[in-house]
Amino acid sequence: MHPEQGSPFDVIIIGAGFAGLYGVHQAARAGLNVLGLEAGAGVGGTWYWNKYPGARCDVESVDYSYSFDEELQQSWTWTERFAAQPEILAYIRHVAERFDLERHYRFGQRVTAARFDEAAAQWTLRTERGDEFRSQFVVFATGCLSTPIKPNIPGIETFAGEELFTAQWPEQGVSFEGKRVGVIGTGSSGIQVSPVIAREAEALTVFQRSANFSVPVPNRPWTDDEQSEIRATYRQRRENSYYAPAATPHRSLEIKALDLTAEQREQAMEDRWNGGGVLFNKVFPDQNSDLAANELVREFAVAKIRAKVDDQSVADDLIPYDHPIGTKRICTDSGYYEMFNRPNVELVNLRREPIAEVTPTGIRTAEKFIELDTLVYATGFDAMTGTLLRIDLHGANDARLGDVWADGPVTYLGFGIPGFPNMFSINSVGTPSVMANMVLHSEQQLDWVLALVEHCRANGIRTVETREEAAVKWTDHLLEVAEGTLFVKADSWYMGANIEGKKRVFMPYIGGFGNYRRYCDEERENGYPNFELT
Ligand code: N01
Repeated sequence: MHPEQGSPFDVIIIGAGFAGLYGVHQAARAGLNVLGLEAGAGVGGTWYWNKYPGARCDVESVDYSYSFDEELQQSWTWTERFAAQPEILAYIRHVAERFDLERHYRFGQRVTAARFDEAAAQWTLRTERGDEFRSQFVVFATGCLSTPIKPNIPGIETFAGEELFTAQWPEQGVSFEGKRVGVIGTGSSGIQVSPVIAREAEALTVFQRSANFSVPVPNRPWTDDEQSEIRATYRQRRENSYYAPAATPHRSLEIKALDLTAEQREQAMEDRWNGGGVLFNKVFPDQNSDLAANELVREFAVAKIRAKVDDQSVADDLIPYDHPIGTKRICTDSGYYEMFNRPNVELVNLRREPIAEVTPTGIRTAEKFIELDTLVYATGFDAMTGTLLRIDLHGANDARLGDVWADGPVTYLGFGIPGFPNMFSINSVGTPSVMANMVLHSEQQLDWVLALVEHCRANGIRTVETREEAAVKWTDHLLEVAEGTLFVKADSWYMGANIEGKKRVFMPYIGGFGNYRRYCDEERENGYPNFELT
């Protein structure tokens, strides 16, 4: 029996990624009796699991970092404009150590069940190990892309070679030397890992079902002058981000694409393309809502792909035709398209040549057999809802989240789910999260939730639950905003389209981080009118 099993905590925060760690820090600082539970063996969340070579963030390092502590942000030095996974994980570990956060955590504790006891106004959480923990409040900071999926391909379980998941990469790393490697999946993960494998392996076959757009990451070390400038203006940089559309200082141009001359448009796109990362998805204010504007951006990107790939029949296969550009997350790469000019790399277009079966020694497509020593799955996640729904989660009146969300997820501002008192979900459906800088987003989320927890405690409130009508209204609003964009035209994970049987609805709030934050501010300033406090 765990020593703490007997005594209920004020709050349990699940997850030791950017969000969970910050929450635990702030809860402890506020004097709450807080426990952190984490499935992994250490801190890091997304950056703990996704250790595949080539993993790199598409938001600039100086923005993709905590802002809550001036001394922390002044003392940490990011070496590169776009940080790679090892540096981000080192940063998270540094933060955990600096603020002594690990002492609040139990690692290797995957929560498998959670149940609310109305009489006691308490949650009981059960973990895979069979331990139980109780608390008044529970916060799920379990990540948006934390449940990887293995594709359902005939014979897949028979493969006798090495199997790897980008989202569960081995701690000790992997050598591809002399290996024949297959990568399934050409989203952000597949596009980042493949060029690294290509440089090492004897042969690489990329199995592509859907082509994606990718922008090269113009990565380089920060210069000393830039470092000094960033340090001197850090506060302002953050101020410019706190109410910005994507929680970074960058915004799209104010002039619509079609109101510019062809030369002005070309220059604007060239600048953003060279700026790298997610910037290319925000060149013009109308590129994600007006198909004509989107088409101009698309044509620009297509020309870039064609210029990089020697064999134009391969380029034809690499160009996406099935979605407006940006309506699936634009990927960030280091030499992805150029990789197909190498003699040891082959692209298999699964739309033309589907996989018939996986065998112990390779993959048989409709046209040929490819022998493989190693198979890498970069096949995505059950995004945004997958992790919560895999927990046996019961709220008031024994309502099960899986049943409550059978027709699609409903939340109020992402935080609250009607029927689930004293429970908060972070970076959830109904928040900008995956469309924004996740670190500042996480700070906003936890600040808001912990302010509400403190409000309850200061006022003797035992339970807090979002009102059903508020959640329905917010969910309708987020769908209405999404309907006004091109995002609903893509078979993306934002829409739940990558999971068989998953309700097809747009899950993030696409009205911008600043607007979302104002809604949250208003709710707090008005004394939480859309929550029942008892
Ligand atoms: O996952 P994905 P991801 N047979 O879902 C294919 C963030 N991220 O891990 O599109 C064959 O995008 C699937 O094909 P299709 C970022 O937000 C950020 O790459 O379903 N193929 C697709 O090509 C990103 O969007 C960074 O037809 C199959 C791929 O697998 C999100 O994480 C880096 C298949 C999955 O792509 C997810 O990215 C990494 C099958 N049966 C991740 N099943 C950066 O910051 C699936 N696929 C840069």
